Amino acid sequence: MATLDVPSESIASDSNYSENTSNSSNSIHNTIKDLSDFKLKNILQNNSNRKSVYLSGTFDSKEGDAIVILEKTAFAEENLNNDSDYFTDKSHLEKIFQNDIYGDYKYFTRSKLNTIKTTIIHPATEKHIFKYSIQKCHIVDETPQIYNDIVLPYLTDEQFSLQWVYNILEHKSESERIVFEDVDPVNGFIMVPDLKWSGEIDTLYLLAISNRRNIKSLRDLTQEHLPLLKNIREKGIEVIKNKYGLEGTQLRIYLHYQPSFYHLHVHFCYLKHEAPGILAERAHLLSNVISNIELLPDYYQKVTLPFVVRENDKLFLALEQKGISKKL
Ligand code: M7G
Repeated sequence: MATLDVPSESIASDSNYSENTSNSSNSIHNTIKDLSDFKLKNILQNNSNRKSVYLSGTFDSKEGDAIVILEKTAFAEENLNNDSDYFTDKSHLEKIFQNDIYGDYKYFTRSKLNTIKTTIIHPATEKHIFKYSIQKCHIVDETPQIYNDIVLPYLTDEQFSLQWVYNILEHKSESERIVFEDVDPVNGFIMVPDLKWSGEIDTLYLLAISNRRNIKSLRDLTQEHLPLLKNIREKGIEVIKNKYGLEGTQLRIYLHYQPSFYHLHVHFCYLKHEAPGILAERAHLLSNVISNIELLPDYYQKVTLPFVVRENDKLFLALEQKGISKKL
């Protein structure tokens, strides 16, 4: 087993999204207006590259743990024009020092230009907390046998809730955010902005979610799914071109292995955006996937697929118990 330390946010993990908690009276999302009730317990991760922090804590008068993710957003080019508040006296500069022709300043701009993308998960399980904590990770070369004997049983037992996915497919949540829908039950899908996207074109990130509910991941894909995969690729590209003006050649279109959520979905990102989860050990380009299946219909049932597992994941323990780490 090869090991590496990475923020576990970028690797396969569970998320145990509780069934429809967003509709229950305990849900923070029904009432929250600010973070004054948030009581910080731990800084799980402070990612200076992504300018984001992952915090765990609780909310006064609400049961259960919470995770709050704060992320400074990218500049939106549409805000960079001579009429914008960047270039008026509504914002002010504080000089730090000047040396010859060089000056260093802090710039305090109007608060609307300083949006912090905020994701709140509540109630969060222990597994959510693991997901966003820095921890030791390992790469496992998953043979079909390891998948069938160890990973698949683990997934069946430990798979986290797909309620948020079904809410999208059934138009119960995010319906106003749907960018495109092909209602065909076999080859259709819904495209929505990904939770991680704060809306600037430079960081474009959309998700195509298959209407079919019986495809867990890359491992399940066969030639039977080629029409679905091609449909997602063709229509997804067309929609993004029409709505956001980006060509298909400017997009990174990929699946994760392992994914966090075992319902077939495809990530569409702007090529120049280094989104989390685009590294070699996790991202599989859709074109490659299609081509592999065209070459060999049961390619993904036969191939060894490396994936990253966190040391505190039950799956890692199961692999250790079967001696997988010693064999690798
Ligand atoms: P994944 O490959 O299963 O795992 O992708 P990852 O989360 O580790 O990348 C699932 C994708 O769904 C991710 O890009 C998430 O940001 C996104 N996502 C997760 N949730 C809970 C939601 C949600 O509620 N709404 C939307 N629109 N996207 C979500």
